[in-house]
Amino acid sequence: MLKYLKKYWIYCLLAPLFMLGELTMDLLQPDMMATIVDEGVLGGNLQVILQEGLRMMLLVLFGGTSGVLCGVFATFAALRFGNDIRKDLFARVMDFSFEQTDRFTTGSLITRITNDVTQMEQLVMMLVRSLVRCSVMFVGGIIMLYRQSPRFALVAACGLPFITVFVVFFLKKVSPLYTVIQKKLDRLNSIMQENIAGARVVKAYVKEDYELKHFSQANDELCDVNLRAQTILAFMNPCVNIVLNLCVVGVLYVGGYTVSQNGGITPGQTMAAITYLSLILMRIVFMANIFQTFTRASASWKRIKEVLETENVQQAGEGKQEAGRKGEIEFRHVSFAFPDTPDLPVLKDISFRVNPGETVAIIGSTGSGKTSLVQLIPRFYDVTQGEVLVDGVNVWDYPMQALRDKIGIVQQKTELFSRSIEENIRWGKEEAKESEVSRAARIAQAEDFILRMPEGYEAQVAEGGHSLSGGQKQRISIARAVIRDPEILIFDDSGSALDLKTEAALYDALNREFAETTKIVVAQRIASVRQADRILVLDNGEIRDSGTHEELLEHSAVYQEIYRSQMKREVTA
Ligand code: DCP
Ligand code: MG
Repeated sequence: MLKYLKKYWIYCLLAPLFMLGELTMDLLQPDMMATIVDEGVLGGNLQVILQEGLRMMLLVLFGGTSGVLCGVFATFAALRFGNDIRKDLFARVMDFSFEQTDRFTTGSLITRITNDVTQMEQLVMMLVRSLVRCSVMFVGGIIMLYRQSPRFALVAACGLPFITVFVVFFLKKVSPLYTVIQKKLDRLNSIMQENIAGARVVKAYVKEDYELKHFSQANDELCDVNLRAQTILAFMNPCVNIVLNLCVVGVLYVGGYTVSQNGGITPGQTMAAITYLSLILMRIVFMANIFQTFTRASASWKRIKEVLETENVQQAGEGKQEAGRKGEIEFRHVSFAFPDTPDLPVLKDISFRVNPGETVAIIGSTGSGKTSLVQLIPRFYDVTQGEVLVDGVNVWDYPMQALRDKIGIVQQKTELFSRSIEENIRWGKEEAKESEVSRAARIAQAEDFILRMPEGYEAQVAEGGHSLSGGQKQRISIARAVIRDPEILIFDDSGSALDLKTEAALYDALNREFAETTKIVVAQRIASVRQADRILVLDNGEIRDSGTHEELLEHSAVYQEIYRSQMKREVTA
């Protein structure tokens, strides 16, 4: 945490310095008031009232200005500090591997970047403002009280232990609740995030009430814990007030008694003593507040640190001399299980080789492991056993960027950004010329529909791509991949939302324009794979058969089965 604060040390220093100015005002004012009362009002000296009054005005002006400056510097330090942490957190999250994002969950990561950082900002604000203010006020108050009369200080000394005991007692009860509150907030945010992002599904299933109940339950739980904490704290103030009032009575008694005995204490001093006394004793309550902020912030810091200290588990290589030809892919006895389910192998002993320029299709039923298989090539996940080689080099030996630059992948779940269509396509290659953008769109069979839109390439894509049809989204993400002109193109079920004619046109264009490029096409429809040079039939994580469409029709039982079921569907349809 200090690392982040160090940059703003000057503000962290200036804020408390100016705070001292404000404090001087708070501490001297009651003393001046005492002089006005004793010498001016009771002594009937107008001169003193005017003089002291003027001094007090100047002091207030000075104190006020200092207060404003202190606030400005403290806010600056806190907000800049938070800003830096948020930036680092975001960068770290962007660097996470798929597995790490899965493990933290999106909801929790968002809470950490927003709510937890806010808690830290409050801590900094408090450290440079309230902590200094509180301690100086406490010590200064005692000195000033002692200056009025040591007897008053004695009264304060009697009250102090009681207040401290009360405050510590209540804090002990409240502190553990803060950890609970944070967890409940996490859950509430997760539910919210899921429901707002998935609002369309919720509506489609008319599950608004159901989800509202779900949300309300989490919301109520959060509210309950918060209420419990606040109720406990509500008891604290009256208890503190009782002690405080008893002390005031004590001061009045000591003051009154001494005044009547002409013992050197004046009414003005007694008045000032009461102000100082509440000043001191209330500091204990403020300290309690500081302590609460501290507890909350330390829970937040732990969560922030967890993210900041999570290194990407995937160690990238230094880069080796490439041994194979460009666009060559080889799987050698690859087995794979997702990190959270290590006992459930998704791919088992997969071996195959794709030659440069070859088009290899992967077909298989849903859940057979097609997506998992292609995700191993750009190292979205790492193999559990065996090796994946690109251009004759193990993917582990490439620097991450070098590896991913070779590959254009269109993922099964299309993700577009809420920017213009052009920007979305150019995303694949920032420096692409306009002609390259339109070429990519043409190959992806997207140009027609883009030009039909009133704003063409400038049309804005809504969040989550909701302003486009499924097939349109797919085609824009295909354009985004092909614009990179990579060595290897991977399409994960990318034609699934296209009609057969458009899909055929897409493959024709790809074969024409990217004849040299290695292509891996994942699909569920026979029609999508029959043109491929070779088809791999994946079944339950294993390669059952491989060959051309004709060969497979002849000897692959699984392929024949898929073929028959799809033919039957087409005939009955
Ligand atoms: N799986 C998992 N954890 C993930 C993703 C998948 O445990 N993060 C499991 C679910 C499946 C298996 O892995 O049982 C294979 O999933 P794939 O996504 O690789 O399956 P396919 O791509 O073949 O299926 P589909 O045709 O539906 O896309
Ligand atoms: Mg899939």
